[in-house]
Amino acid sequence: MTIRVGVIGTGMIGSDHVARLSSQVVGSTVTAVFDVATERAQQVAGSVGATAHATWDALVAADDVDAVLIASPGELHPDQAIACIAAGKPVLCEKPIATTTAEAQRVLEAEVAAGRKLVTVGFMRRYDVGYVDVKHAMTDGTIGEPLLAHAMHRNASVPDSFRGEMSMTDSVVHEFDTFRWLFDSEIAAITVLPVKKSPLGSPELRDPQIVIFDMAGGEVVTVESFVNCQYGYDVRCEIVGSLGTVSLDNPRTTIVIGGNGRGEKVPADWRERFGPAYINELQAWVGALASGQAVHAGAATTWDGYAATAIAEAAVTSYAKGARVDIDLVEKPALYA
Ligand code: NAD
Ligand code: ISE
Repeated sequence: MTIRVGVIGTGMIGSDHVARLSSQVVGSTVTAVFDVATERAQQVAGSVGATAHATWDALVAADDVDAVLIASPGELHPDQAIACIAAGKPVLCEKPIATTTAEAQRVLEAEVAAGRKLVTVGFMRRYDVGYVDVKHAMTDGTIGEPLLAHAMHRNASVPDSFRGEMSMTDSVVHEFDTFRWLFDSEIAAITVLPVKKSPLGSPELRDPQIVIFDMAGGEVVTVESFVNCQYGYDVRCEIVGSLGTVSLDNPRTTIVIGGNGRGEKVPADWRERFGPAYINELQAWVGALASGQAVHAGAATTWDGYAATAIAEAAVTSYAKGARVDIDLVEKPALYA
């Protein structure tokens, strides 16, 4: 069975996903695309023999679309995901599920009202072999009882459209999901500490920042967020346990020796670093759809997307108030038990 996917948003990651679903993932084809940038949408559609629709509603309703992938800007995700739920179509929604807690809650309520899980959120680190190894080491006893973690999330640069709060809602939102998933626990409180501002990057960008998560089980996580570090993409973490540690380096093992130096290449961006993880994520989604499962075990659900957005919003509040902020989630609906 071939899953026919419609892709909303053919920007950077949307067009990459179209290429992956068309030629790298087994069991899927892209039959429809939509983007307000119509020329780009037509070009992407033409490259894979898909239809470029005039509106995203038409794409969601199309008979030759079995499932939808949303890769538009984050603030559009709630309306688009809710339309997919209303149409009864499974959807892989790129992160974040929404940019505000209220909007994320709207998606949660729509899915709960529909009575079945249809939405998978694109937190691709859950499919990265490095993070999967970290999770194994945390659960198989190798490092004893996990106690605390340190993490780093650096981007070389971000576009001018990247506003200050997006460090939390768009970038560190990955760590919110990653550490909830790694520790299998909610985040109870969040503190954002301002750091001396880099002279580079847009004037309104507060960058870098240190974010501290108090996990519900008492573990503490510190994350450095630096979206404007200039030298490349650098995502790392170390978990400290009662018997040992497990760490995930920036995984490029090619060593270049020459010019009196010995060096290791730093990935340019998330496309390079997480390329294989995106394929694994899409393959898991498509494989599950083919077996009649809209949301597979281990995938980030609407609940996970809601929690990550609520934590991001609390982080923005913490920064503004200069104080630790408790995370107050709604009661978890039985659908996500
Ligand atoms: P982008 O700006 O390159 O692409 C967004 C596209 O959406 C653009 O082509 C834009 O024209 C289009 N768009 C604007 N309004 C639209 C509408 N009403 N309907 C449909 N499309 C519309 O951005 P991007 O980097 O590709 O990011 C897209 C989404 O993917 C964001 O939510 C981002 O956070 C997420 N993302 C996730 C990862 C990841 O690692 N999982 C990486 C990058 C981006
Ligand atoms: C981008 O949208 C992503 O999701 C990347 O994975 C992340 O590292 C980057 O900071 C975001 O802007």
